[in-house]
Amino acid sequence: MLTSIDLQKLEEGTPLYQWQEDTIREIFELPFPRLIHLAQTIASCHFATDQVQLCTLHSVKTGGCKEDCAYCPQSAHHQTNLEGQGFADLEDILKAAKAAKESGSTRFCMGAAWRSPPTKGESFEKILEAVRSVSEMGLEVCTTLGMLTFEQAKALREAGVHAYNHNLDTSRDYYEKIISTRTYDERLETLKQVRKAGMSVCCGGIVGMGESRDDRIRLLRELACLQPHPESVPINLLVRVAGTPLEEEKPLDIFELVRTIATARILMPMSRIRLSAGREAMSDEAQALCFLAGANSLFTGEKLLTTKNPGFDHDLNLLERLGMTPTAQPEKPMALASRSAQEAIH
Ligand code: SAM
Ligand code: DTB
Ligand code: SF4
Repeated sequence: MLTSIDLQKLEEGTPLYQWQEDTIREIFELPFPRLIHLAQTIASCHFATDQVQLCTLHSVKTGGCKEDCAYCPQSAHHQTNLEGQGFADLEDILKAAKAAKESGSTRFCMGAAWRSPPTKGESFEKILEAVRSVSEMGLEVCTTLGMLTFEQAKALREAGVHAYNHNLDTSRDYYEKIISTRTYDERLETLKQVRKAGMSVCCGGIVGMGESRDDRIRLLRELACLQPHPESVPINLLVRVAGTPLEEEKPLDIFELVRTIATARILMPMSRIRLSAGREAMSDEAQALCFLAGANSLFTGEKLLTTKNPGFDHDLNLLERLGMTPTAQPEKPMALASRSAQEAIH
């Protein structure tokens, strides 16, 4: 179990990087009220818990991806009803970024359905141009473009990319049941290049793909043993898309998602934990529970990359009903230790 020294460190903002699976399981399986109380207490040491970071996604190259990720509507290996699209026009990207900013988003994340960005051709140059223009608008820029070489990572950083999203998605063991065209180690290698180039890391996973609780615990261990921790941790609930191999997957008990978020908050106290895909299928009450569990970031806007998402109006209304507000930019973690994490667990 967590020792009182560990708890003190988490509370003070000294992240821990050596996590045993058993310790994580003990946290994950705490009685629900104690788990939520602990997560909330740790969250309140580092963040204003009434504030949520709003991020908006935009797909800059849609569909036709060479990878065979079983969850993904954009894989060319699956027959989904998706209309593919080549590299988006700069003008459309900027229009979307402007709308996102006007609706309170502070981060704009551009995603492409690539195994890795092309080394030849104009597309990579176009991405760099879009990054420069979006950063000039005063938005924090994130990209998610697949595997990167160090040179690509450096070019993105120099153009103004703040964060790079590259998920581990699930446990190492379950990964090969979901994706056969790349390995876990390749994912970790890109994360290294992203760090080396000086970008912040956005790395998380998906729950509800038929994995076991142990797989969820092992994913959390992989993330929490990264040193430093990813600055953002997106937790996606599978969006079951017709035509993908996971379309008939049984819906996950929502409390497993909440437990995953709460455990992520405790293990990575200073990271933004993002309640990501899957909100369209969740009630407002379930989303409120995710905030109580320590989620403090959302993808907002009508669409994620290709699937539906609650729109800005819905989200702003939900936050208002909860007495919460979007973060203003730029924002930093706050030291607001009002209660002791040790009190919460004992
Ligand atoms: N192609 C790049 C890659 O895979 O890293 C970037 C885009 S990819 C769509 C980004 C992430 O979206 C995936 O790692 C996965 O976590 C998430 N994702 C994709 N399809 C999803 C789905 N149906 N439900 C939930 N999350 C999904
Ligand atoms: C992440 O973890 N979730 C986002 C973002 N990073 C790129 C993507 C979710 C995609 C959901 C399926 C879709 O809309 O295509
Ligand atoms: Fe391609 Fe990314 Fe979708 Fe996998 S998750 S199929 S790499 S777009």
